[in-house]
Amino acid sequence: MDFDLVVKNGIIVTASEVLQPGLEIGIKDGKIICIGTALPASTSTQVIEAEGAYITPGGVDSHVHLAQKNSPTGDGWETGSRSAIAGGTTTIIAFASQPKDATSLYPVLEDYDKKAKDQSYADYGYHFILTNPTKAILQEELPVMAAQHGITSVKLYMTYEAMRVDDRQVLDILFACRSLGMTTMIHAESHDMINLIIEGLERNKNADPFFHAVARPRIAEDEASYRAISLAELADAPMLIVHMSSEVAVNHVREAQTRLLPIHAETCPHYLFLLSEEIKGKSHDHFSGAKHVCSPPLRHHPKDLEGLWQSIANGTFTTFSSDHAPSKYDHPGGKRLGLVDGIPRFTKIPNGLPGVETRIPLLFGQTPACQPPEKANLTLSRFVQLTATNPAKLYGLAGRKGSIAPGYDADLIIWHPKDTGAVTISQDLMHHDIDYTPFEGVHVGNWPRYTILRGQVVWDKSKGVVGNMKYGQYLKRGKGQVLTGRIGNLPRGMIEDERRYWL
Ligand code: DUC
Ligand code: ZN
Ligand code: ZN
Repeated sequence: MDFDLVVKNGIIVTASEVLQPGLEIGIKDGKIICIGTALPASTSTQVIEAEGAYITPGGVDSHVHLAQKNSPTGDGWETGSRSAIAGGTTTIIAFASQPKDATSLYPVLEDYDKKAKDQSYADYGYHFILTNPTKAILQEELPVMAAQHGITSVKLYMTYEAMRVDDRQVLDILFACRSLGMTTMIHAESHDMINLIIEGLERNKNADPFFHAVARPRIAEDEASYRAISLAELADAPMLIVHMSSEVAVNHVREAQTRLLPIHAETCPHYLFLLSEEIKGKSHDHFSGAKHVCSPPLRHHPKDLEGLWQSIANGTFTTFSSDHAPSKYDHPGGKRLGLVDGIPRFTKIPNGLPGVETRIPLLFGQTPACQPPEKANLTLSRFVQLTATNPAKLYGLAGRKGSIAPGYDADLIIWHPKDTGAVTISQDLMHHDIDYTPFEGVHVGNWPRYTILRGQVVWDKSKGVVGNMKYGQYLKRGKGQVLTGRIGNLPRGMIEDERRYWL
């Protein structure tokens, strides 16, 4: 076999193994053909010598906002996907967001497709954000979207007037998705708790960016997460709660998982590395805290971080995504919307942070590849599960993305050999179209030396981005796998077959 590319001598890491050093990966036509030793290389074979380097699967970032209308100063596909590959992410699943007044998903898909086509450095797919789940959408359109377009997941919001669905609508969606084998993602925060607190903050003229965190306390996430789990339990449907930031809410998930409910959890870099202190801003400019305004907000105490790190290690979290949802800071249509006539109004600050580029290096930096074993927060295999294998399986890309094995797309990250790739994150190094990074000054023990997408080097740290924006392919996804628990549970307290009286 004449390979196009052979990667030699690295240490391959999968979701279950750290393989012995010295193995070779043979790649042809964008696919991994074999893993072996002494693979033949002809004159046309490119060889990458990776001695002493870890090799992990290209990252799958399953929570990215690009080219969304409600974020006009955020990243589009060109800049967002460029930023992704520079940080080791080769697959992005972004959102196609239904406007509240839209009664069909077809124009929504067409609109988002136009923005992404030939503009992505990374392979990509979409989840629909459903804001107006009409009968026609649930019964007629979703089946077509799944079967013909490979869109097999939806996201719902329990808060935000312009986006939220009520509990009855959540149930209708869960039942529809269950019957189609689709995955439901949910933003769980209590709308009414938040609104009540905002009213009080406004009455008391507390309007600095920091009050965004006060307006959305942990208990709002805890209550809504428990409610979301209960709705999923009634519907006997799989669910993933996105961007979890509260230990108590995550404990609700863990308790559900121990009862074998198919409840998955996602967290994001900002909830593991940053605290609400950041939203206080600089002493000379409190408004600069707007750079760190996101929802759920950054939490107050180091103990909050500890609980989340435990759930990274103990398996409760299924995925670790960026929630890249940025707005420019120094822009009248970006974060500065929260300065009204020069006076801060936290409710007007667009929510969200950039992070698609820094997600993978931040987490890799917490593995034994970069930390003494007693300080490492997770194993290398757990890193691979969270950043690549699990999101690929959960969102219907199993067998193609998220692992290093024969038959898979040759999507790889080759890390610098030990101790040679350390980086201090700074805005100057970023490839997004945003004017700051919330992780400025954070030290990471390594950075991708190469990112490889379907056998092509697309990021070479010594040269920069070497891929091109027409290379990314649209991914028609299959049905997602249930990665924790199972379908077919009886809600606590119900008698056998009780649902059949009303289903
Ligand atoms: N939800 C997200 O998923 N991203 C940014 C802000 C939000 O509320
Ligand atoms: Zn959200
Ligand atoms: Zn998001």
